[in-house]
Amino acid sequence: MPKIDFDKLPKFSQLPVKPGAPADSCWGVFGDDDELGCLNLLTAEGIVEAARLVKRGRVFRLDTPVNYATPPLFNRNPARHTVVDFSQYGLLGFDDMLDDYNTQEGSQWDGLGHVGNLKAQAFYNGATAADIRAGRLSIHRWANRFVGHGVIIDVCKYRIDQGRPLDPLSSDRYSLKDLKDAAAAQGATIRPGSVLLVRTGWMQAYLKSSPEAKAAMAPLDKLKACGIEDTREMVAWLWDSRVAAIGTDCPAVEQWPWDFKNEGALHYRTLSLLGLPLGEQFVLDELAADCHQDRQYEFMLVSCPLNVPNGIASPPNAVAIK
Ligand code: UVW
Repeated sequence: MPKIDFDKLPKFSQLPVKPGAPADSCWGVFGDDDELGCLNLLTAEGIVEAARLVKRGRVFRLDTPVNYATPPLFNRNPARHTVVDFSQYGLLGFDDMLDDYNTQEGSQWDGLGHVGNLKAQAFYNGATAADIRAGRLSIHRWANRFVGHGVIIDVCKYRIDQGRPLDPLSSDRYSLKDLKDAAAAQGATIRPGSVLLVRTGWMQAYLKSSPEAKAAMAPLDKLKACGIEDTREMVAWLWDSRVAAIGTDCPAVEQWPWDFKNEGALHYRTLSLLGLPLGEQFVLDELAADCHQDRQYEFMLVSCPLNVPNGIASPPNAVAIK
């Protein structure tokens, strides 16, 4: 892992650094051929520091079980799970198969090839759709890189405590001020190279919904879900805070629906302009509850995305360790 001098990285206001790159893009900051984006901010030193946060040996799984959403959101396919019996070969044993597995059916990291910037008609660092098909920005490049300092902001609880609850099953948005105020109230520190987790309350509200309500909200054109605001100020704060990735318990990080024609949508600003991974449908309730109990909002985060060459996205296969 190359060393990163966080102080020498350009501020958001100094972007772009590469002639011809889109406004507010970091293209070229980590090299013209870079495929990791903000994951470059996860350093060997950061991993060693994060390991020092492990005090109690508590492990929190951050992924949903496969096929937790019935049906999956956004018209995605459920996986077909088949157990293969080996008794026909005289062996007492089994394999299993997951067919039609959409890597985004549940908790997921959106890889940098998931969504390209509409205006630039390009993905992170200028990759074209043909480049993505040929394997550029593949998720497997993250397979051994997604380890470091994690920090959680429970903005859902903060708003409830303030007497201003937000309905997670609506397209309402948490503001940047909400996030900053919630972090300050918790005493949570975002360090350079942090993986930031934000609990919006969507997952809890979804899990409490009836099977009929889940079926009704699943289609892409029916879902309404909360998220964080999709402004320039939000991404400036994430970049200037040197956040390596942001994961949330809601379906799109930003509110759903977001307008695909809106150049200012967070998917465009983050994935394609800043190379900042987006995590969606994460399981954060138990972790957040534990953090409120011991008042420790920082932890070691270990995520092992699927080692799939030419992959677009992945379940995080993530744990937070305290
Ligand atoms: C889309 O935005 C279509 O998908 P996701 O929210 O899973 O990134």
